[in-house]
Amino acid sequence: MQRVYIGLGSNLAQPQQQLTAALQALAALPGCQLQQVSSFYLSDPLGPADQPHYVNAVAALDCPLQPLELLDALQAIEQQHGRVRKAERWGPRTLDLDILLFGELQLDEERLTVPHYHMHARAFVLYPLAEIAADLALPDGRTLADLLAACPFEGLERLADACAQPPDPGCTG
Ligand code: A4P
Ligand code: MG
Repeated sequence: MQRVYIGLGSNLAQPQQQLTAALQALAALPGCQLQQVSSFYLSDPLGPADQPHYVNAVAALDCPLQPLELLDALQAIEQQHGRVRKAERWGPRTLDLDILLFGELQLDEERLTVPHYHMHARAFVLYPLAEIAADLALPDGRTLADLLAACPFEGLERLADACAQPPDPGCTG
């Protein structure tokens, strides 16, 4: 079993509902246990500015899968939620599931880079992560506290956490 942190993001088709449904799908992965979920955050888009704001969150999952098995499973969930991969980098999407950290693993392969290559500089990853794992350090020794100190809380708004606890059928996003 590995402790895995997953970044969730959506900026199309009821983003909060997308995240809530994705959390249910993560909890249902074979052998996996969803341990913690951050609040949901509204965030300014990184990349092309002519796209809606994102809703982001981070989840902690205890997972017996191998890294590429987990990536396959996450991509299957993205597809089930209507994700269409387009050529435009960082364009709008119904659901994006990124493996931020996979235990202490450091991996740089064609399909998978862990830790996620840009997590250290993204407020919409670091602040939700800090809510559920404040004492965390990356495999290279950098602490989350140090990363946060270098990453201002900008372009980010914590939403009421009613939607963060799966599942809440009354939550309309
Ligand atoms: N891949 C490699 N490493 C990983 C990993 N650790 N986790 C590969 C997941 N996938 C990983 O991803 C492209 C390929 O990355 C996958 O096929 C996988 O083999 P993708 O989801 O198809 O494309 P993408 O997400 O558009 O590309 P990329 O570069 O991963 O973008 P990011 O980093 O996911 O950023 N703004 C806000 N406010 N909030 C957001 O969540 N997200 C993005 C996408 C842009 N702007 C955003 C947000
Ligand atoms: Mg991605």
